[in-house]
Amino acid sequence: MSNKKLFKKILIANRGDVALRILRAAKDLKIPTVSIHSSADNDSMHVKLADESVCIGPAKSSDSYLNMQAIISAALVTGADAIHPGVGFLSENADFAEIVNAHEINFIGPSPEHIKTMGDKVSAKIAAEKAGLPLVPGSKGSISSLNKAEEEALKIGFPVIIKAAAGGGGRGMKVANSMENLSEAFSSARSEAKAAFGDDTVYLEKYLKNPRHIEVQVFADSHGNVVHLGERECSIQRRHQKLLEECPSPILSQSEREKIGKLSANAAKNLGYLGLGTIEYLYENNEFFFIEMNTRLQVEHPITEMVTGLDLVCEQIKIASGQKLSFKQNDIVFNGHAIEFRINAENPNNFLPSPGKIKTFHPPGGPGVRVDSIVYQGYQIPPYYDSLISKLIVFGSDRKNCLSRSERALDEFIIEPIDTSIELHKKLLRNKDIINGAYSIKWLEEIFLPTLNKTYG
Ligand code: MV4
Repeated sequence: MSNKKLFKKILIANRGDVALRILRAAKDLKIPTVSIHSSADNDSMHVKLADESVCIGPAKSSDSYLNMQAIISAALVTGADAIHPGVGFLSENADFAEIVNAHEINFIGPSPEHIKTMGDKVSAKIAAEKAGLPLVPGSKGSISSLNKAEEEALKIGFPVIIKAAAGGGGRGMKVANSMENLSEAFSSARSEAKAAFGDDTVYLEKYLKNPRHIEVQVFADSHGNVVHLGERECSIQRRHQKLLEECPSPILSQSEREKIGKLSANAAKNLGYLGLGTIEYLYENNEFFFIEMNTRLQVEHPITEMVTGLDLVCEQIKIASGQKLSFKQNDIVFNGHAIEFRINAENPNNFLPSPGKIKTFHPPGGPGVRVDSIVYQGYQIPPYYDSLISKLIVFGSDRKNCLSRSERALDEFIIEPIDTSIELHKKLLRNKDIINGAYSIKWLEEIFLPTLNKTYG
């Protein structure tokens, strides 16, 4: 047992369902909470459930949820000794982590150095390779001229992909199928990167045509203990927005699972990493290739919680306060199957946000069903933020049982009168490729959505 004291008060520098998730963990640990919010979120659940709340600015995120000075001031005024950054917003901003630490407030996350290294995709790949992870074949470091790009492309063969070092999440990526379009891909990737990130550094990789996206959850404490918590299958996505995730991946064998888990935990150890992290891979032809590492809690963490029975956010808070991991690798038992369905307030055809006032909210229940939601009857969804309003997480003894319970849960779920992704999820569950787990990162956009209205009308 570790005798390190937990924090006195945690400020949650976020909104939405993740803010609720952190509030709930803090309550379970008996730690008082402070919510921050914009003036558009006066009536939001994360404000209602916190012990204290501070309005830190107007609706616009850059003036509120991204306003570092205002957030630090709120922490100082309320006497919070720790800040949890949540997901998105400032969660992977190394400067923010540094400023928080400089005010002698604990940043619940890894060191600013690790955030910085992983934020730059070129330095992330160099660090990952040193830590023992397999990379997608490609340039060592960044590519500064077309000549160099041509040289690399000849070495590894077409197709190749040019990616922004400051990118991630799919922005600033261009594929070249042959030498003829490499020049165009190189210059457009660079100018897109410059426009989006103010940095035109790019690198080159072999383009994998039909991979799956599989990520491994890792956890490290400040006493040298490192574990992995298995993988999550995240291939079902549209325009880099995940729609559903499952745990475990339906296609990995037990030996592949153990191998990539061990490799990932070992890499976190070699990196000297601290806290919760996610190592992202592309998986094709039975091979894993590191692409990025996320240095924060992830939206899809609940499916890992369902199959491990662990509370990742409580553990994250304990580790940030200096405690030891409360479990060793051998204590972690993977049980059953879990799927997370992201319920967005959006039009099912054009995926445009559909904010509005909720008249009816009836969440599902019963065995294996968890709902993390910001919705309540009468809630007015503000139009300024992410359209994710609820997460339905379903657990089953195995994948078949999980799919069956998922259908039952989605059928019970009523959110009116706005459009949501509930109907889309119901259609997905009736699809044979989903039932068989036979999909890649291309499947939703190239196979499922184009035939959606023909098949399900
Ligand atoms: C790739 C790739 C194919 N080959 N890299 C997209 C976002 C960023 N995280 C990495 N991404 C990709 N990198 C190589 N060498 C295909 C993608 C990709 C993708 C990756 C994960 C999840 C969804 C995706 C959707 C389209 C493209």
